[in-house]
Amino acid sequence: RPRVLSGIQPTSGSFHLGNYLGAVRQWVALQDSHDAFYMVVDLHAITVPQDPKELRAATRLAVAQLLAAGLDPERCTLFVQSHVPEHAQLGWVMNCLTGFGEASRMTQFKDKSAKQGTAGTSVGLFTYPILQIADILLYQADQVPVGEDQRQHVELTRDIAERFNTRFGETFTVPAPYILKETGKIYDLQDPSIKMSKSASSPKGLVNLLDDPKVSAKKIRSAVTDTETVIRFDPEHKPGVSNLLSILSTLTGTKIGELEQGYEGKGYGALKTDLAEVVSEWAAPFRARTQDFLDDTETLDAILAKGAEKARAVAAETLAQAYDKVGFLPAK
Ligand code: AQP
Repeated sequence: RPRVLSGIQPTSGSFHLGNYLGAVRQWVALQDSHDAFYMVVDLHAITVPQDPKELRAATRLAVAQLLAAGLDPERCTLFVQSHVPEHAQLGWVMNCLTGFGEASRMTQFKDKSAKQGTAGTSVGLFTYPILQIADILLYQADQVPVGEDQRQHVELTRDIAERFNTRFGETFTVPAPYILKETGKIYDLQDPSIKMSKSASSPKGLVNLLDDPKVSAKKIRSAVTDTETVIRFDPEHKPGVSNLLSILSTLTGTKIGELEQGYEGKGYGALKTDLAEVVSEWAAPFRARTQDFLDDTETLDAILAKGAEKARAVAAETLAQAYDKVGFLPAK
């Protein structure tokens, strides 16, 4: 079975609709067709300052949400990044293979560092895509299910994997991004020219899955659309409406064309009301399940211990090969 690897930061608190539709939903589906490795990336979280107590709680909350979304520890390997020290170890090797210029071209870094200012930007934020290279290559992943915003990082991973293989001999699987056209980029409800994001979106533009469903419904009902009245999928001219249609289509499993037909002659209000209801209905059991998993810390931590053990078995083997290839003297 082909292998997939992906991760999510624990720092968002609640996952948002973009995280779920762009990434986590695919993770759930891929458990059955792929050998799947999924992790909560706490090493990435500390690239910006974190309160230690909150980080620990947020890490468990992220795991609980992944389980609530449908990850099954019997069908995938679910773990916390810092429990597998090989990530940081291979990360160093990757740092030494990546050009400063290459890393400087990462648009996410440019955006985030511009917001933080030079003084507030850590070197970790700069090298975070390089740690991500190690995350992926450690598991010899064939595919990386992520949102569109991560495409550039997966492309960099491919370049560095090929560079390593050329320089030191065939070692790493060169991974491909797995990004769905329909949901690879879910847009901000208030500004459909930008992605829905925990840091860039205004509160009204961001639908958090753990929010009170009434709050989310209200946000959806006040989503920005356009001055026409026709419900048509046209991302270029009608980004707001198209975003709502993408979300509704994915959550209900109805083709966009069918939705367009169904809404013929109806106004935007009908589309928004229906979407608000669908999201609320989806989110209510998700919230309840998340709370159930959170309440049972013992089981949750046991899942993570088992996940880390399974992940380490793979990661340690790859790291040993990589260390050997670069010429490190084996420790006796
Ligand atoms: N708007 C989005 N549409 C589709 N996919 C998205 N992802 C994030 N936003 C969207 C995907 O979610 C996965 C986890 O991303 P992350 O670990 O970066 O989580 P986050 O920090 O909560 O995501 P944000 O909101 O995007 O954070 P900031 O604002 O810090 O940039 C990834 O696969 C990502 O592509």
